[in-house]
Amino acid sequence: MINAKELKKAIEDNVKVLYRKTIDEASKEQVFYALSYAIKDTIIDEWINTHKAYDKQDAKILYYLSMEFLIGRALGNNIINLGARKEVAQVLNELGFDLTDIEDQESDPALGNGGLGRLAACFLDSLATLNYPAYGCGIRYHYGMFKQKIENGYQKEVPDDWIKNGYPFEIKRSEYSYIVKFGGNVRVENVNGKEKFIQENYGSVKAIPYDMPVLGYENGMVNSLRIWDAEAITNFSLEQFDKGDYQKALEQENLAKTLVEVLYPNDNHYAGKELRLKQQYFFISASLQRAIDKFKSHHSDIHMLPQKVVFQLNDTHPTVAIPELMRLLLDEEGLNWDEAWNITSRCMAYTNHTIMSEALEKWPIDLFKSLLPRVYQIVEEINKRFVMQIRDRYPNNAAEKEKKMAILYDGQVRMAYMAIVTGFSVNGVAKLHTEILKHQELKDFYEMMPEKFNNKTNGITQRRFLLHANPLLSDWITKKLGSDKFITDLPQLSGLKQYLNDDKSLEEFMEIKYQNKLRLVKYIKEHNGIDVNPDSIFDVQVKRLHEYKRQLLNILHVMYLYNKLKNNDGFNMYPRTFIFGAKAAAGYRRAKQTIKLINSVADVINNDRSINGKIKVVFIEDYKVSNAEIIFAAADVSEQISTASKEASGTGNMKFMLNGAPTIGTMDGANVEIVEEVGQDNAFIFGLSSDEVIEYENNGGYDPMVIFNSDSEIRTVLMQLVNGFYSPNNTEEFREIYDSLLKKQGHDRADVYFILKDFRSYAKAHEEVEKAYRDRRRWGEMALTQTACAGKFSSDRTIEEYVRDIWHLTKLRLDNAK
Ligand code: B1H
Repeated sequence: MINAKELKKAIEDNVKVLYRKTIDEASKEQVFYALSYAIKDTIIDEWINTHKAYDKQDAKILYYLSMEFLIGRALGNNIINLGARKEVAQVLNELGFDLTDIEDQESDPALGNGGLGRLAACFLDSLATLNYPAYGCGIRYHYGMFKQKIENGYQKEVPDDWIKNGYPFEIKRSEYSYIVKFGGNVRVENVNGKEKFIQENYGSVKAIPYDMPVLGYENGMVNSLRIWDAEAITNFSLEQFDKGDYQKALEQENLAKTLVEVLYPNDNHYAGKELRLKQQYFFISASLQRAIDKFKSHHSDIHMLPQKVVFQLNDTHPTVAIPELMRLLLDEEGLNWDEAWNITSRCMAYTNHTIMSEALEKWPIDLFKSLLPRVYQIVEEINKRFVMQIRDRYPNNAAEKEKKMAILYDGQVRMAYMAIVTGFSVNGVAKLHTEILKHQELKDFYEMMPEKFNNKTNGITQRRFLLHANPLLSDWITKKLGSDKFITDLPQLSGLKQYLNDDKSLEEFMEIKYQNKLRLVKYIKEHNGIDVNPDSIFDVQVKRLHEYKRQLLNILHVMYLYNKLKNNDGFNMYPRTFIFGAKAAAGYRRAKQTIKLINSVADVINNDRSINGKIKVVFIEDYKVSNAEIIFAAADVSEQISTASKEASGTGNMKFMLNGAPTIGTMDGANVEIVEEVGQDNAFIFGLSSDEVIEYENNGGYDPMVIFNSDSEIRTVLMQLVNGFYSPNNTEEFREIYDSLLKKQGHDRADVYFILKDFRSYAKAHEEVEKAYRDRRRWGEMALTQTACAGKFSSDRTIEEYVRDIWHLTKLRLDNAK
């Protein structure tokens, strides 16, 4: 518990020690550091205590292996989880500062792309809150996700130097460093009749872990996020120098420098770069070596590993953990193949996050083999044994099955297949997604090993996305329910249903939304310079920019509405603000063109006085965790409009729901389960179903020209892409987008995301949104229903399911727990 007097003194002392200043002279940034160090001080004993309890209780530990942890700012979240928000705010007030201002000083650690990385961060929060022993293991990228600037409507990427001024919440732990080896060759020696494999002529790098505390909510539990940095092995390079191998020494220096330099900014897309594979192996080898050493400090029998350790592979990116664990068990621990295989397959579980084919990791064998020669031998052996199994099981169509399932095929290492074949669990991230995995994408594997497949519908942490993001709503809920138990038991929110018929409560709920809209209006004014009408409907689509997420459908619909306003005197519409936020991968042309289109449309519409501000279009620059919190709280409508079957789950959809915004969306990912919770009448569903999409895809797609030729309003919108309406200086600016909708290119068909196909039903759903919004009471009911039904979507529920079905962890008891 925070003691106000002590905290105040600690902040003042820190300002002195760090900056030689008294508090009245300190800048906000200096107060941020002073406060952060003070908070870290209060955490540290619990952190030590937690890890003592791990040891004492010989707890089974989960290692959540992930290339991404999109943790966002730590200060505010840590204060929340310490249960000290009001006290800290008060102390800062007395010192002349505002807590939100101080929180704004923190850089937003963006060690992830989007949903997959943010899910990992939510999981860590829930694991700690639920008292489960766990480490997040990842990479300490020196540059996380780039910062986005919009210049002249175009995205510009700016490096995000998040550790420039030091990060107050991390601790460097050099004593747990490990060596990771790359390249060279493998020599086989015969030692006492046993083959021994020795990697030689390799390059190596030192992996140094940094730990960040992960606080449970008011329970005294502090887990660690362990992210690995790379350093050159300096004394080694001198030795190399003496041997005349100067080149090699330089290479090692270079490798260490580049290895963890930057996060690959591709969401749902496989980069296929050698450096990426190096990053993967680097953090995996270090994490596994550490996990085994930790295990061995308590146990002498390595066969016990599966009882004490479980590794969850966050998509295929960490899958090299499988052959690496085999290598450690075979070569370092001296086990035979069957023993090592038995242990490895009982320790490894795999989560699939996407069916997008461009995201499937397939490494060229040549690259894999030259970078990881010993590991590759093991992959070969795993494959060989699996292929034998296939031939055994399918004597009549073995060749066909091998083509579909072998790990090594066509000169490639298929990482997902290795994870499925080896691990004991394969899970999808929403019901629909898991069904598609079982019956479409991975159906051959499901047929062969059905017992491995299971679903774990994603969730989000209410500590960050309600308590921290929306204090007004949290306070109101606490008052209405007479308790704040929902903070650790989200289904309690269903108690709000009793207020659905109470006009006064609905008005209060709407008033909170209004206040949050004012907060966003202020943010938009400060960051974009655009005036937004808080009485308009805030219709929001924030997520990574990807064709399958169909931001294009949204903006085409805005163009369509604008045409109706301009052309049809009888057409009336409730004022709407269409809010977008999205980063595009730097090399993703079509995505970047879509950003330009949104901004060009915004330019024309926002400056047209004749429409009386009925439509505003806002593109919020640099969408990230910190501004996301402000955006979710302020949204009236949640746009979840992916082509059905493409979005594995979505988690933004849950954040909007929690904050009282109904969904306009397709029956895709977790939208399906959201509709299940709120009921059809409280959602605006449109478009093809996933079965229909898949059916079209299997039959060569559909013909968008039929729609183009028969629907004049759609045709007008499309023509405006190429007649300079939104790009007077360059009529060709949006030609590629136009072509993607109407012409075959690359694919054997056009409009592969069914934008024109779904357009009319999307427009219709929007009419329903407007109708519902105009009825204030109905809207209030609908909005409150979202929050009241959001209980299922807590990551606490997701984690309990992983624990029950996959991880089998035991809750840690903390002697000094509060
Ligand atoms: C998701 C990714 C992803 N799925 C490759 N796949 C990446 C794939 O850098 N890469 O190579 C990065 C990210 N991300 C998302 O995971 C899904 O699209 C969402 O639907 C889902 O909600 C989220 C969490 O499960």
